[in-house]
Amino acid sequence: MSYRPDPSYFTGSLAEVDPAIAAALEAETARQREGVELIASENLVSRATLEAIGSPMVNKTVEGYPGGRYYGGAEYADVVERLAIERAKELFGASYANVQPHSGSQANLAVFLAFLAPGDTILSMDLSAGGHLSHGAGPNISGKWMNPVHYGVNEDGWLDYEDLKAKALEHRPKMVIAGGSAYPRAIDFETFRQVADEVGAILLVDMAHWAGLVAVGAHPDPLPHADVVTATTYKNLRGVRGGLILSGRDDLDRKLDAAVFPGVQGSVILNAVAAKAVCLGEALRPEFADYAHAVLANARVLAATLVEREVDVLTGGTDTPLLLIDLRKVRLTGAAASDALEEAGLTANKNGVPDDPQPPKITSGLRFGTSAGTARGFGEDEFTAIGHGIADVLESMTSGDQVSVASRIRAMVGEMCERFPIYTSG
Ligand code: DSN
Repeated sequence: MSYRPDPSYFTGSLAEVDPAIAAALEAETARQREGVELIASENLVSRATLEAIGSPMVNKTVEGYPGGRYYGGAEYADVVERLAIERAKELFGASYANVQPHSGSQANLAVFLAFLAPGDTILSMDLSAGGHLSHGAGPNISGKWMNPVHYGVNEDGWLDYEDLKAKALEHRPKMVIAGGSAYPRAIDFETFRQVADEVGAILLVDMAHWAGLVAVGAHPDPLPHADVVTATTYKNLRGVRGGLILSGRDDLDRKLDAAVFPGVQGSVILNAVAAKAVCLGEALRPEFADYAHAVLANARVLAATLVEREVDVLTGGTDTPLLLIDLRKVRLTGAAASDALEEAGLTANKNGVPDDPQPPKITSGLRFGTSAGTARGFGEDEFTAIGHGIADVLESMTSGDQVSVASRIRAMVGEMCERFPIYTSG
């Protein structure tokens, strides 16, 4: 039986071939154009990055690393992956980089495989204090297969270094993890190093939420202190979904490479690696330093505006692109507040706060981030207006004029987004 592809297979547009999916994608682009994105783990990639991830590189299968693949035809795959590795090393001053992890969680899993055995003790920030699922939370493989012990935050929301030290001495973990997903303050990596050394532990820093700031010196650099650093490329590095593993040590290359492949992953998602290379290249340009410094300045303005409006901002501010608010005093839940903000064109995520009485799908907090808004050009004026918009919506939830407030803020959001357009076709 012979087969000839329909000519449209290589030429037909998505709208012609699959109108239902095309319509959903177009609607999502419009949603992003017309709303203010405050989810701390989101950003807006460049047109060049979109081109890279949508290229026929998606067709190529390789396993292994540049120069040592298990499949033929890898010449250009090697060019792309080598560039991504070199750019990551240059951007962070690292001696080792692995650009293959499909996500931050996969990057962390590979680091566990490299250094730990099932049942080993890991010491990390409690999920409810701002830690991450992949750092030993109960439902995650890291919580099921390791013996997780957690440090927390004090009553003002700041990382409790005394708790860290006490837990390390009591449990003598094989690995200590710094970093998380909702902790807004800079972490003292030197103290973490001392604690890890005191008990002979590996120090892993997960810098997913502030990697872009580290790249430009707007945040303390974990590389000189950590054995291994993991990151994601889609937050303030302003790139596609995916993970990175970095190290300043020159004796871990083989161990870490083997832990990613064949340890926890098979073939490489090469179009994602190409897109990571593009975002890392963009991050090496001077324009990116301006962007990353603005992300931090905007986060501080947003936090200060909310504090001025008497919103309970954990720790009273931020040293990172994210901030967390506690809604317990105003008797609101994160779920209800996030829905109300969405009605007003402001997208954020509900988030647990320390000692949260609510379950994870409800929560008592909201997390905000400034990476995506800054990418479209919002500055301190816009984030001040956004802060007042958030405060107005929250107040309206207890004072009864929620519909008219949502409609006023939605109009303000629409006007702001029109002034800072994204993905225009021209
Ligand atoms: N770790 C999740 C977050 O912080 O939103 C996804 O990146």
